Amino acid sequence: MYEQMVTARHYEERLVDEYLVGKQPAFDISAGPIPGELHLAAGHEASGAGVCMHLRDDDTVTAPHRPHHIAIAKGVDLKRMTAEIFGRKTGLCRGKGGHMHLFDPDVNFACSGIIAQGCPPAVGAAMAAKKRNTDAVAVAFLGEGAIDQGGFLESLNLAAVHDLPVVFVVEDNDWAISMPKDRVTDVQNGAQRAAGFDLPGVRIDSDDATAVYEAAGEAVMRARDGNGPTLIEVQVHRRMGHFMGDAEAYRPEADIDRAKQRDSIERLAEDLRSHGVTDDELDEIRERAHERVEEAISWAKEQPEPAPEEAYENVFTNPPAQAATDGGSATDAPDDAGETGGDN
Ligand SMILES: Cc1ncc(C[n+]2csc(CCOP(=O)(O)OP(=O)(O)O)c2C)c(N)n1
Ligand SMILES: [Mg+2]
Repeated sequence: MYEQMVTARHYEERLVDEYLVGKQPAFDISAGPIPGELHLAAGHEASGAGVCMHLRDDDTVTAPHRPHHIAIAKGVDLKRMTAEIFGRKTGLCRGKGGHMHLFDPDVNFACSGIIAQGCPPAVGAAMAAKKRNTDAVAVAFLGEGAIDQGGFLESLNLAAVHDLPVVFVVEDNDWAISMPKDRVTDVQNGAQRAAGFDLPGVRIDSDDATAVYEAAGEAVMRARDGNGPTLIEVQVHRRMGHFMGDAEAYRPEADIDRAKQRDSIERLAEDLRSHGVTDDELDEIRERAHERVEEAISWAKEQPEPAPEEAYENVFTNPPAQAATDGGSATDAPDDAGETGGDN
């Protein structure tokens, strides 16, 4: 768990460096080697690591727009994930998804920028596992800002009524962009919502990776044993802005300071030391994690960019008439591209 967590933290620290290249002095979100939004999960690591330690490659995970710590803990290929974030051709989605739309069928991982979107597909994966008589499970991660979404509540119901092997993990970082949790719900303990579906609900009040590991272990075992779904809410912390470039003018300084003081990684390191793990051993883990991250980033930066005409490959759209007649993806275009293209 410690290794997954330090990998995720270091990975994001390095992404910050790479992301800022070319974007300053006036912040230009479209410039630099990582164009577009970047939502970092520093402060969320305990939830990804504590849950995914119990998962196998054939288990499914869906994650939200803040996915890196979960993807890393699920075993998503770090090189191809990084190439995706850099928009490269060898990325997981050929550079078309970016950091919010990572998809790795080798380990059954997907994420989406649409909040709570991952809940129905996780229920679908769990239903498939059940129908195939396997003991695979599915886990849907979402933020506390997404728990009033219909997709989440309907998923809880469907999972409960069919006793599906799925675990819902709410990462409560107290904020949904600039909206504090207490302004959108009177239910401060999100795990209580499970009772409305007659499901077990557990809230972990601190981002203690060991506590997450224990709660998730029970939930995953319950799912694998055919005893149905569980809802877990984990208190995590958003150490950074909602996305890179967020000045956080809405957020009290004290709240930012509090988030930075509680470091789940340092906390786990202390636990490990108290159980006899030496500083040298922890250093070794950190070094290994850092090397892996550097290797993934260097590899990704050397990868080719996709050719412009590849924009119309592997997507559910036809090329505009112009692109079809100019060549480019014309050979891949459906016969009626000229008639239907242009306003897709
Ligand atoms: C269906 C939908 N509505 C609105 C948005 C815009 N949006 C992006 S992130 C976000 C807040 C998410 O907060 P939370 O779920 O708590 O996750 P966090 O960012 O705190 O990790 C919103 C409203 C969206 N992506 N999808
Ligand atoms: Mg949140």
